[in-house]
Amino acid sequence: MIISRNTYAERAHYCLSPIAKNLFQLMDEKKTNLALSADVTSAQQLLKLADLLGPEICVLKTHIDIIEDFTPELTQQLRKLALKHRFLIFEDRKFADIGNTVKHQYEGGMYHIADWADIVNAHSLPGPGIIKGLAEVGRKKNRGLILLAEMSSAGHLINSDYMQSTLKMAEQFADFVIGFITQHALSKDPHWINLTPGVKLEDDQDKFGQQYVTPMKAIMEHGSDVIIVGRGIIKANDPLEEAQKYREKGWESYLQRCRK
Ligand code: 5BU
Repeated sequence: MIISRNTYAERAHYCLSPIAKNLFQLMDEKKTNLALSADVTSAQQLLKLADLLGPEICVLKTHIDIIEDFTPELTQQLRKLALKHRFLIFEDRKFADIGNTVKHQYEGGMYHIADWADIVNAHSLPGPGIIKGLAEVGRKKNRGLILLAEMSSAGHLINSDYMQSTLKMAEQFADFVIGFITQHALSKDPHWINLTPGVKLEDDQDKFGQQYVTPMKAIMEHGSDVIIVGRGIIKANDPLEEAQKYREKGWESYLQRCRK
């Protein structure tokens, strides 16, 4: 079990990536380790959620390709909200191809992801070329990359060798890779940020095998730094009130971890 007792502010000093430093600092100053997974399908719903919940979160995670009425105006508006409420935008794109292809997918196409997303993620499966391709676009824009080290879904094919190899790959690009999507912290190095999806106030599963852990368990037992919550908040009767509950649980768990 790898658990960091250091504060986010302390860990910011170790970051080689400016965006990782920025994220640790904003979590510390805003006192939130909650990321909202804003999995809605209309531009208006996404903007409404971002504006309403922006004050509670450190990261807004998007799946831009599920938006049915996408226009570039949407991403401009999201950037304005990110500035207004001080959160980072993470496009959960899960790149998974050779370097040359992901470079185009990141930079161009319909979405021009690199122009508005502070952070994106990628599978390590294709090998280091995927990071090189993304870094060619993202480094000059001061963007950050998260590698998928472990998934939350039941029956995934990732084992501990794969996780360790993902960590080794990340170590070669520590100025661009900021951390991991993972259920368990992978390394004692303080600069890696561990972001965990599959979080709900009660342990649970959905009908497709999504597996949930509580904020307390994710942070205190599994070494997570950022809890990513989607349906637990957006399907609630009062998403703002629910986001505040997750924020409190997440922050309290982090403070307890630092005190231990
Ligand atoms: P939920 O509604 O809190 O279950 O949403 C979780 C989000 O995190 C959703 O956008 C997924 O695509 C994303 N996710 C995940 O659930 N598990 C993973 O291992 C990874 C991403 Br990687």
